[in-house]
Amino acid sequence: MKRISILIGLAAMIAASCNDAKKEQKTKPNILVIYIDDLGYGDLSCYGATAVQTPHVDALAKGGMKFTDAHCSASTCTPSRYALLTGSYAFRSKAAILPGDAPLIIHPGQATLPSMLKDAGYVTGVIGKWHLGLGDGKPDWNTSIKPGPGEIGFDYSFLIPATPDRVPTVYVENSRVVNLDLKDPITIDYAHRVGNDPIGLEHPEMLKMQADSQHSGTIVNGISRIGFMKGGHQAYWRDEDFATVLNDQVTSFITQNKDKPFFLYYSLPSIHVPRSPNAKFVGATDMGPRGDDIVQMDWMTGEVMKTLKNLGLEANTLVIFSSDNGPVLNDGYADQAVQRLGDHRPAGIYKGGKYSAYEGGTRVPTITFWPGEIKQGESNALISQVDLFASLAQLVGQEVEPGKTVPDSKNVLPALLGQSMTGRETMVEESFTMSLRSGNWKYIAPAAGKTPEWLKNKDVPKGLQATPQLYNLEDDPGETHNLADQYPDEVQRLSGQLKEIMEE
Ligand code: NG6
Ligand code: CA
Repeated sequence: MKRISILIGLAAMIAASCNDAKKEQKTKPNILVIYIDDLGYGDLSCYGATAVQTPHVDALAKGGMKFTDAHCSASTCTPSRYALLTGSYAFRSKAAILPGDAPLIIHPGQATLPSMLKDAGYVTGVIGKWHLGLGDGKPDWNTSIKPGPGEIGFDYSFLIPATPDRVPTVYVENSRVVNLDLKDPITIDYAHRVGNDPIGLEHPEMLKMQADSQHSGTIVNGISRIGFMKGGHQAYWRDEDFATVLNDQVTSFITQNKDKPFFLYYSLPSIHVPRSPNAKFVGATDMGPRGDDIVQMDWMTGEVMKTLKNLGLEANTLVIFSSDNGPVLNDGYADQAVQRLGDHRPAGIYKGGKYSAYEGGTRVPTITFWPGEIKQGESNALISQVDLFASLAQLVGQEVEPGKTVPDSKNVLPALLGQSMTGRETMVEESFTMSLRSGNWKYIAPAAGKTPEWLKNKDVPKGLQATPQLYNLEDDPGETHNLADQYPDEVQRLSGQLKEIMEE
């Protein structure tokens, strides 16, 4: 009798601990952020594109929540990434597009999304484009480059240090350049030419794509880059291999950590310039490299989802798919993006794109996918990527000091999970000026400075104007009728609110 009751007791204990483990798993889902570079609101077939098909991303939208008013926090890369990882708007630290040899702009000790998740028991990784600086001065690429992701909460990192169009054109894994031959050390300079390698300015005949003068520095893999680089030849990446090299890293990170809760920030270099898709995607669309790169990005996303599925992790992984800024066509290389665009509208019905203050600058495709937890649907909740911090903290049960460690991040978890259609009331959009969304009102502050020279002949409207702009997005999503003169009170209210946020 005694023996039986001991056995029953044991069985109950085992069942309870299994339940606990299940609960633990439930409250600690894996979190995968798939972050695309320069992908516009209209660039996916699930967002209305017809000139390019994106079946793998569409499958996420079909099985998850597709957002129609979700935003990166800025219309350029570094500021958006800064906000995503810190829960703080970039203007607070004056984060702007960085050169490839800039120091790390997130300070060790600062609250970050990965460190918060690490505190919650997650293994954390970043694979792909970084562009938040490395080191604390000019980095020495030939030693261990610190601080970097490892010092701000990431257990593992495999990076494209800045952008694909900037030197150094090498991968950095856990603070060291991959495949570096120390007999051929790396020197980087953004102001002066270093070394004797050919540069685009002098050797256009060596180039796969012609480039503007800013992109005419050192030639690597037949592509001239921003900046000058000496040495490191053995470590050079091949742009056409990004898809497989990075996806392989993702597969091994997920496989290695399949039994722990993990957070992976997968930051794809697609579809940023120089668009150089793998041969198997060349010609996949009629739009040239920009369209083909969208197809490659879709394939990469599909492969990652396959990995999750094969490992049985799909039901316990929250996937968040989005982009770091709106679309751009001509961004420095002659890749036919403008000429072969046809009827495709990279920002959909929205005006502007990358660099711009208009909606096309920050309103980006955003999908959350978590089978069994997120219902299929569409949401017009207003959300910003700066909100991921507070929202994911809520998901994993971590405390966030309100208004302190993450000043700008709002908990919009119910919206992200599709349980509520309400997101934020107001939201800042950063570009070369500042804008404020308040419901359907959009206020664009008069631009303090002038359009920078290199942006002047770009094909996107910048939204830079010396006088205030006010749009009602409900009737005028394309921001064509400036209502500032008609509604001076609204202009005053919104400019006052923006000032308050900025001075907080
Ligand atoms: C700009 C580059 C552009 C791109 C951008 C960063 C010039 C003329 N243009 O300065 O090509 O690299 O920086 O893009 O240099 S982002 O997506 O990382 O913000
Ligand atoms: Ca970008």
